[in-house]
Amino acid sequence: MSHVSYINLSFHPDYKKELVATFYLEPAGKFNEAAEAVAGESSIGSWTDLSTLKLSVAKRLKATVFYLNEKQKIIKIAYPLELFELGSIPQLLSSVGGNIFSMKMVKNLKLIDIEFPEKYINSFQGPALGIAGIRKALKVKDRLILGAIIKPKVGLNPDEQAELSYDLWRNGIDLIKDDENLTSLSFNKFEERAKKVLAMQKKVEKETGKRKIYAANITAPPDIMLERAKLVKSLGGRCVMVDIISTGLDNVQYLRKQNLGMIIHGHRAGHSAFTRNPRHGISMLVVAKLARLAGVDQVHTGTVVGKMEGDAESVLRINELLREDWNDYHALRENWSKLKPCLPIASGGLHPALLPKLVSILGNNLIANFGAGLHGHRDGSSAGARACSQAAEAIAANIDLKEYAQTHSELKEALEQWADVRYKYRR
Ligand code: CAP
Ligand code: MG
Repeated sequence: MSHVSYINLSFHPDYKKELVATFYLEPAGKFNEAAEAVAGESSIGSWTDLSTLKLSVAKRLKATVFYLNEKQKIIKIAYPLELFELGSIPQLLSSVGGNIFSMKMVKNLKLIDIEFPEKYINSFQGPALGIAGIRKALKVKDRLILGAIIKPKVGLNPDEQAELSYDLWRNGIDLIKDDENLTSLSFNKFEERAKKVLAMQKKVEKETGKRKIYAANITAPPDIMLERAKLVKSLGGRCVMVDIISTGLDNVQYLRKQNLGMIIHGHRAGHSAFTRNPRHGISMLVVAKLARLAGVDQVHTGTVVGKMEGDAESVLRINELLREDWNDYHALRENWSKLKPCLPIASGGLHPALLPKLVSILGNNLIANFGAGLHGHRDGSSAGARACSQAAEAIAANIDLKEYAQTHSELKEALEQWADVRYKYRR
């Protein structure tokens, strides 16, 4: 019976041939023993030596803990690429995101980051259109893209939603999206909604000469999801939205493989069930990388200033390179081997007054989505859309919002209405 050891601190991983995972680890007992158990359980080992494991196989396939920092509770593990099935996110997660979270030897464990070899990255298609494709679809070169979420989340019928969409698009919104829980409900069936909203999209485009996007929420079991995507395509739609956590990343990948030529909008509802606890689970950075591999063109990553959890460092780290000492920065907007860049979406509690800070932190190569901070405007949704557009115009012209509001009444109203709200959101 051969004993396999998984720790080797003089090991230097070959980033071309090995996948490297960084974990935060709180052991139940000894740090080294827990680290060894994590490496074993996520590669070829178990709780005792195995008569079936040949030493030659173990040498080739075992994972190696090559970095241990007990004080910071960080470990890095290199996994030979042979351990992974190319192009399969479920198989990856069953390994580095699997049994290890359940082990008694581990008190808390968080998968913080994964660095992938090029061969692994390129076994996925990644975004079909990417940032350049989204901007081309909208004919918007480099400004902030303004998105609106239909609110209430559910409750409008297809006619009401189509009318509302028309008003929002007419008042400066580029992209309109269904909310995460609006799929096909008795009072708002997918097919009828898609037909009516996309007819309005065509009408507005004709009237304004501007391109618009409707992110139709096709989230469903995969066969139905695909039917809905094909319907959107046949109606001239440019984009479909998928709840990537609830529907699963392999279903996103399946959709991407159909090569329908439409933007895939990734909504991440539910991610915090495993990303939010800083000591246990899987980070949003990892989720964002996997979503990009699977093929989303744009994905929610947080606002920093809005209603959802997520500080500047973590959101920036997902969106792009922030610091030179981060050796892996291939999250969304940077080049990542052959995969196209992916556009971050800032959403959740945004209203016009928060826009300058949002742009100063995250830049303008992103989509800013407004829901209640638009439909909650005391003069209604059209006024709310104008207020959001005016805020974006002011930022683009480098004019202070308050000054711009002197000559733009909808913005003025919005600034007054939500003057105090942002403080409620402060951490
Ligand atoms: C925002 C939103 C989005 C969240 C998702 C909502 O609405 O429609 O789903 O932004 O969060 O339902 O809360 P409001 P994240 O603008 O009315 O807040 O982008 O962090 O995944
Ligand atoms: Mg929502």
